[in-house]
Amino acid sequence: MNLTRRSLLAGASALTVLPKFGFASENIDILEARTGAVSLVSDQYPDTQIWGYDGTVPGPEIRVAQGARIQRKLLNSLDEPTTIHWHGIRIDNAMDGVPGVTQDAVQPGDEFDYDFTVPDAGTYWYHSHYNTTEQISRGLYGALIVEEPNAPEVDHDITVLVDDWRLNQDAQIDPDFDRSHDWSHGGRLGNFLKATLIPETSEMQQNQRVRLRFICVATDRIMSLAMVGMQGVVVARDGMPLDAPIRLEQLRLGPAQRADVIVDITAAPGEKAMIGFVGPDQNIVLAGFDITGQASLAARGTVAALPANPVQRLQNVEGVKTVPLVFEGGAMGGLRQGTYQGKLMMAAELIENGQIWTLNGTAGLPIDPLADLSSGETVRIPITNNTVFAHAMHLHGTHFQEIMPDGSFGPLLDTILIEPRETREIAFVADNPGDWVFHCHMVSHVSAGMITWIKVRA
Ligand SMILES: [Cu+2]
Repeated sequence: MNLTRRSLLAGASALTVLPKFGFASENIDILEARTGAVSLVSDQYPDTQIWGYDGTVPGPEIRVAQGARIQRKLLNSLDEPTTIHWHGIRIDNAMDGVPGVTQDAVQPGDEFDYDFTVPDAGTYWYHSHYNTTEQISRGLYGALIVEEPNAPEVDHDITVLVDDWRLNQDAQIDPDFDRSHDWSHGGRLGNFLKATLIPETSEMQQNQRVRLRFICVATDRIMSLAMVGMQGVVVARDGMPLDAPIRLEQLRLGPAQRADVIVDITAAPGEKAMIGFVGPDQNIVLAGFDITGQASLAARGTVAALPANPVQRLQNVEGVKTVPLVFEGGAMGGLRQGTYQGKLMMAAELIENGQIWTLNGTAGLPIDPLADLSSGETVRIPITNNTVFAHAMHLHGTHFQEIMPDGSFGPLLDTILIEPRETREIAFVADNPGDWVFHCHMVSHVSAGMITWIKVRA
């Protein structure tokens, strides 16, 4: 049959009578938030009951080319509402997944269509943004990898999600998610550290070149990581390539932070290469690789910088809008009062409401934004941590840079770890319109007050 305008029209109308579900399943993958059981610890322990995307933890790795469109239908099969935040993606505000700010929470049995493109290559992740202390602690997260068009040549490209679980003797998740001692201190710290490698890898060869994409998915724990039997460089932080790779020493990743490293295996056949957690009291092997042979010693040369992403970077920060941000509260923080839901409260009343930390004197999401910016405006945010705990501040929708003490600009980040009593300054060009939350990613702290927001006008 010849193709005519008439037959094309008939074809188009035939398409519209296809059942909606059949059409969706061909084109849009479903991510189902639901309960599941996984072998988390070892065969010696019972399976752990988790909440995960498609019932697994981590959820399925999403891996696409730079510039691709991602469509996922979130199906909520949990008994409580949920949403998905696509962490680190310069995304349309409506797809950012923050309940009460960019969308309504997805109720049990309901669904929500996420549909966005990924402008930047790099290592990102997705996770729940509702009742986050509990939902992230129970396993609602996964990796989101955006590949460069010309990725550096490596023998293994491995995503390493590092988590910190609080388990009981039967390997079940401790259900006490709102212990005020956790909230007022360093958060819900676990007793079982686990690295999940995608793809699962247990063998390597000497001289092989390996890309490791570390993602700290822990609820609250800062991860200090060391590599043994491998040598290399850090090539990206929070998804964004560094201008020049820096020599890999120990990595210190706050919750939600990522680092891409490219290493050459130096361990000899018969030895092991390892990824370890460096703790104050003990070191823990998170992953070990048997070295089964020797790859040919082809000269690969030094690792080059990854191609830059098309991101607006800081140019001039002299005389731009400056909005200070001050953290107060927590144990030993001396918080006497703060505003919560528009009402001034004394410390005891704040604590009664589960609010232990304040940003500029306000606990919880304030009515007015921290900054109200016009499109293209540059803003500086000097941050003062008047608490005795570290905080990992995460800005949605755009990356920022640190203004270093010498006036230079640091690497692009979406999450910055601010140490106790420390003062740091960040700045960014506000080129992504919308209402963007800015919060501590120690999720026990955000549940207990550490969240504000920034408005960027179109
Ligand atoms: Cu915090």
